[in-house]
Amino acid sequence: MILYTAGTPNGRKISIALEELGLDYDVCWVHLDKEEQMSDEFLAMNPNHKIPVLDDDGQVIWESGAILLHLGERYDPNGIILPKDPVQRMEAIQYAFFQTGGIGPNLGRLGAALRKDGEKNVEMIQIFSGEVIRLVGVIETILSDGRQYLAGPYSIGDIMHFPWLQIMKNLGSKELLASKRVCEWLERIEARPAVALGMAIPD
Ligand SMILES: N[C@@H](CCC(=O)N[C@@H](CS)C(=O)NCC(=O)O)C(=O)O
Repeated sequence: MILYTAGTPNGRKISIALEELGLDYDVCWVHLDKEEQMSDEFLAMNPNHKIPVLDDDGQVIWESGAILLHLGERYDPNGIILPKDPVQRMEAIQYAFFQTGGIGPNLGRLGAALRKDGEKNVEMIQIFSGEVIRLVGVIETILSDGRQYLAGPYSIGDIMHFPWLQIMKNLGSKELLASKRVCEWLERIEARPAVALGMAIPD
Protein backbone atom coordinates (compact mmCIF):
# COMPACT_ATOMS: atom_id res chain seq x y z
CA MET A 1 0.00 0.00 0.00
CA ILE A 2 1.23 3.49 -0.79
CA LEU A 3 -0.17 6.53 0.98
CA TYR A 4 0.29 9.80 -0.90
CA THR A 5 0.09 12.41 1.79
CA ALA A 6 1.36 15.66 3.26
CA GLY A 7 1.65 17.15 6.75
CA THR A 8 -2.00 18.25 6.81
CA PRO A 9 -5.13 17.14 8.67
CA ASN A 10 -6.64 15.34 5.68
CA GLY A 11 -3.48 13.30 5.14
CA ARG A 12 -3.16 12.44 8.82
CA LYS A 13 -6.65 10.96 8.98
CA ILE A 14 -5.35 8.13 6.81
CA SER A 15 -2.03 7.55 8.57
CA ILE A 16 -3.96 7.37 11.88
CA ALA A 17 -6.30 4.71 10.45
CA LEU A 18 -3.43 2.70 8.94
CA GLU A 19 -1.64 2.77 12.29
CA GLU A 20 -4.82 1.79 14.16
CA LEU A 21 -5.15 -1.24 11.91
CA GLY A 22 -1.45 -2.12 12.13
CA LEU A 23 -1.10 -2.19 8.34
CA ASP A 24 2.19 -1.99 6.43
CA TYR A 25 2.37 0.96 4.08
CA ASP A 26 4.81 3.15 2.26
CA VAL A 27 4.55 6.91 2.50
CA CYS A 28 4.98 9.19 -0.51
CA TRP A 29 5.20 12.79 0.66
CA VAL A 30 3.49 15.07 -1.85
CA HIS A 31 5.03 18.54 -1.44
CA LEU A 32 2.02 20.80 -1.87
CA ASP A 33 4.17 23.95 -1.64
CA LYS A 34 6.05 22.74 -4.73
CA GLU A 35 2.71 21.94 -6.45
CA GLU A 36 3.60 18.27 -6.79
CA GLN A 37 -0.13 17.54 -6.65
CA MET A 38 -0.34 19.19 -10.09
CA SER A 39 2.11 16.78 -11.73
CA ASP A 40 0.83 14.53 -14.53
CA GLU A 41 1.59 11.44 -12.41
CA PHE A 42 -0.45 12.72 -9.48
CA LEU A 43 -3.34 13.98 -11.63
CA ALA A 44 -3.55 10.54 -13.25
CA MET A 45 -4.36 9.20 -9.76
CA ASN A 46 -6.52 12.08 -8.52
CA PRO A 47 -7.81 14.60 -11.08
CA ASN A 48 -8.97 16.69 -8.09
CA HIS A 49 -5.25 17.32 -7.26
CA LYS A 50 -5.57 16.75 -3.52
CA ILE A 51 -4.03 14.45 -0.98
CA PRO A 52 -4.70 11.95 0.51
CA VAL A 53 -4.58 9.23 -2.12
CA LEU A 54 -4.21 5.55 -1.28
CA ASP A 55 -2.88 3.04 -3.79
CA ASP A 56 -3.94 -0.32 -2.42
CA ASP A 57 -2.31 -2.90 -4.67
CA GLY A 58 -3.33 -0.99 -7.80
CA GLN A 59 -6.72 0.18 -6.54
CA VAL A 60 -6.37 3.95 -6.31
CA ILE A 61 -8.74 5.74 -3.92
CA TRP A 62 -9.03 9.46 -3.11
CA GLU A 63 -11.22 11.47 -0.73
CA SER A 64 -10.31 10.81 2.88
CA GLY A 65 -13.77 9.53 3.84
CA ALA A 66 -13.77 6.99 1.00
CA ILE A 67 -10.28 5.81 1.93
CA LEU A 68 -11.26 5.33 5.59
CA LEU A 69 -14.36 3.41 4.56
CA HIS A 70 -12.26 1.19 2.29
CA LEU A 71 -9.80 0.47 5.11
CA GLY A 72 -12.62 -0.23 7.54
CA GLU A 73 -14.47 -2.55 5.18
CA ARG A 74 -11.44 -4.50 4.01
CA TYR A 75 -8.98 -4.57 6.91
CA ASP A 76 -10.90 -4.16 10.15
CA PRO A 77 -12.32 -7.54 11.20
CA ASN A 78 -12.44 -6.43 14.85
CA GLY A 79 -14.23 -3.11 14.29
CA ILE A 80 -11.38 -0.89 15.49
CA ILE A 81 -12.31 1.99 13.17
CA LEU A 82 -15.61 0.79 11.70
CA PRO A 83 -17.93 -0.76 14.29
CA LYS A 84 -19.43 -4.17 13.55
CA ASP A 85 -22.82 -3.32 15.02
CA PRO A 86 -24.86 -2.10 12.02
CA VAL A 87 -26.41 0.88 13.84
CA GLN A 88 -23.07 2.11 15.22
CA ARG A 89 -21.45 1.42 11.86
CA MET A 90 -23.93 3.70 10.09
CA GLU A 91 -23.46 6.34 12.79
CA ALA A 92 -19.70 6.19 12.16
CA ILE A 93 -20.33 6.71 8.43
CA GLN A 94 -22.77 9.53 9.24
CA TYR A 95 -20.11 11.38 11.27
CA ALA A 96 -17.53 10.84 8.52
CA PHE A 97 -19.90 12.48 6.00
CA PHE A 98 -20.66 15.21 8.54
CA GLN A 99 -16.97 16.12 8.61
CA THR A 100 -16.56 16.24 4.82
CA GLY A 101 -19.49 18.66 4.54
CA GLY A 102 -18.87 20.55 7.78
CA ILE A 103 -15.62 21.08 9.67
CA GLY A 104 -13.45 20.06 6.69
CA PRO A 105 -14.43 22.67 4.11
CA ASN A 106 -15.28 25.42 6.59
CA LEU A 107 -12.09 25.21 8.65
CA GLY A 108 -10.08 24.66 5.45
CA ARG A 109 -11.48 27.83 3.87
CA LEU A 110 -11.11 29.78 7.10
CA GLY A 111 -7.42 28.81 7.19
CA ALA A 112 -6.99 29.81 3.54
CA ALA A 113 -8.73 33.17 4.15
CA LEU A 114 -6.50 33.87 7.18
CA ARG A 115 -3.31 32.87 5.32
CA LYS A 116 -4.13 34.96 2.24
CA ASP A 117 -1.50 37.56 1.41
CA GLY A 118 -2.52 41.19 1.26
CA GLU A 119 -5.87 42.54 2.33
CA LYS A 120 -8.00 39.99 4.18
CA ASN A 121 -11.62 39.37 3.28
CA VAL A 122 -13.17 40.11 6.67
CA GLU A 123 -16.66 39.01 5.59
CA MET A 124 -15.44 35.59 4.44
CA ILE A 125 -13.46 35.15 7.65
CA GLN A 126 -16.58 35.94 9.68
CA ILE A 127 -18.75 33.53 7.67
CA PHE A 128 -16.34 30.60 7.91
CA SER A 129 -15.38 31.18 11.54
CA GLY A 130 -19.06 31.52 12.50
CA GLU A 131 -19.83 28.20 10.87
CA VAL A 132 -16.82 26.48 12.45
CA ILE A 133 -17.86 27.73 15.90
CA ARG A 134 -21.42 26.54 15.28
CA LEU A 135 -20.13 23.08 14.27
CA VAL A 136 -17.94 22.81 17.38
CA GLY A 137 -21.14 23.55 19.34
CA VAL A 138 -22.93 20.74 17.51
CA ILE A 139 -20.18 18.30 18.49
CA GLU A 140 -20.32 19.52 22.09
CA THR A 141 -24.08 18.82 22.06
CA ILE A 142 -23.62 15.35 20.54
CA LEU A 143 -21.13 14.45 23.30
CA SER A 144 -23.41 15.80 26.03
CA ASP A 145 -25.17 12.45 26.55
CA GLY A 146 -21.92 11.07 27.98
CA ARG A 147 -20.78 9.08 24.95
CA GLN A 148 -17.01 8.66 24.72
CA TYR A 149 -16.80 8.96 20.95
CA LEU A 150 -19.11 10.34 18.25
CA ALA A 151 -20.69 7.04 17.19
CA GLY A 152 -20.44 5.51 20.68
CA PRO A 153 -17.29 3.44 20.13
CA TYR A 154 -14.20 4.98 18.49
CA SER A 155 -14.59 5.12 14.71
CA ILE A 156 -13.82 6.76 11.39
CA GLY A 157 -16.18 9.56 12.50
CA ASP A 158 -13.68 10.55 15.20
CA ILE A 159 -10.65 10.06 12.95
CA MET A 160 -12.17 12.38 10.33
CA HIS A 161 -12.64 15.19 12.88
CA PHE A 162 -9.64 14.79 15.19
CA PRO A 163 -6.73 16.33 13.21
CA TRP A 164 -8.82 19.39 12.32
CA LEU A 165 -10.15 20.14 15.79
CA GLN A 166 -6.76 19.43 17.34
CA ILE A 167 -5.35 22.28 15.25
CA MET A 168 -8.00 24.63 16.63
CA LYS A 169 -7.13 23.54 20.15
CA ASN A 170 -3.40 23.99 19.53
CA LEU A 171 -4.05 27.45 18.10
CA GLY A 172 -5.87 28.33 21.31
CA SER A 173 -9.37 28.81 19.88
CA LYS A 174 -11.29 30.18 22.85
CA GLU A 175 -14.57 28.73 21.62
CA LEU A 176 -13.07 25.27 21.36
CA LEU A 177 -11.29 25.54 24.71
CA ALA A 178 -14.62 26.55 26.28
CA SER A 179 -16.21 23.35 24.89
CA LYS A 180 -15.38 21.03 27.78
CA ARG A 181 -16.67 17.81 26.23
CA VAL A 182 -14.93 18.46 22.93
CA CYS A 183 -11.64 19.04 24.79
CA GLU A 184 -12.03 15.81 26.78
CA TRP A 185 -12.90 13.90 23.60
CA LEU A 186 -9.77 15.30 21.88
CA GLU A 187 -7.66 14.22 24.86
CA ARG A 188 -9.10 10.69 24.72
CA ILE A 189 -8.22 10.40 21.04
CA GLU A 190 -4.80 12.03 21.42
CA ALA A 191 -3.89 9.43 24.07
CA ARG A 192 -4.20 6.56 21.57
CA PRO A 193 -0.72 5.32 20.54
CA ALA A 194 -1.81 4.86 16.90
CA VAL A 195 -2.98 8.47 16.78
CA ALA A 196 0.42 9.72 17.95
CA LEU A 197 2.11 7.58 15.28
CA GLY A 198 -0.29 8.67 12.52
CA MET A 199 -0.01 12.35 13.42
CA ALA A 200 3.78 12.15 13.01
CA ILE A 201 3.46 11.23 9.32
CA PRO A 202 4.95 12.42 7.00
CA ASP A 203 7.21 14.74 9.05
N1 LIG B 1 -12.29 16.43 0.56
C1 LIG B 1 -10.91 16.09 0.47
C2 LIG B 1 -10.05 17.27 0.83
C3 LIG B 1 -8.58 17.01 0.56
C4 LIG B 1 -7.76 18.29 0.65
O1 LIG B 1 -8.32 19.40 0.76
N2 LIG B 1 -6.43 18.15 0.59
C5 LIG B 1 -5.54 19.31 0.60
C6 LIG B 1 -4.51 19.18 1.70
S1 LIG B 1 -5.28 19.04 3.31
C7 LIG B 1 -4.76 19.38 -0.72
O2 LIG B 1 -4.28 18.38 -1.17
N3 LIG B 1 -4.65 20.57 -1.32
C8 LIG B 1 -3.89 20.76 -2.52
C9 LIG B 1 -4.63 21.51 -3.60
O3 LIG B 1 -5.80 21.87 -3.40
O4 LIG B 1 -4.05 21.74 -4.66
C10 LIG B 1 -10.61 14.87 1.36
O5 LIG B 1 -11.28 14.76 2.41
O6 LIG B 1 -9.73 14.06 1.03
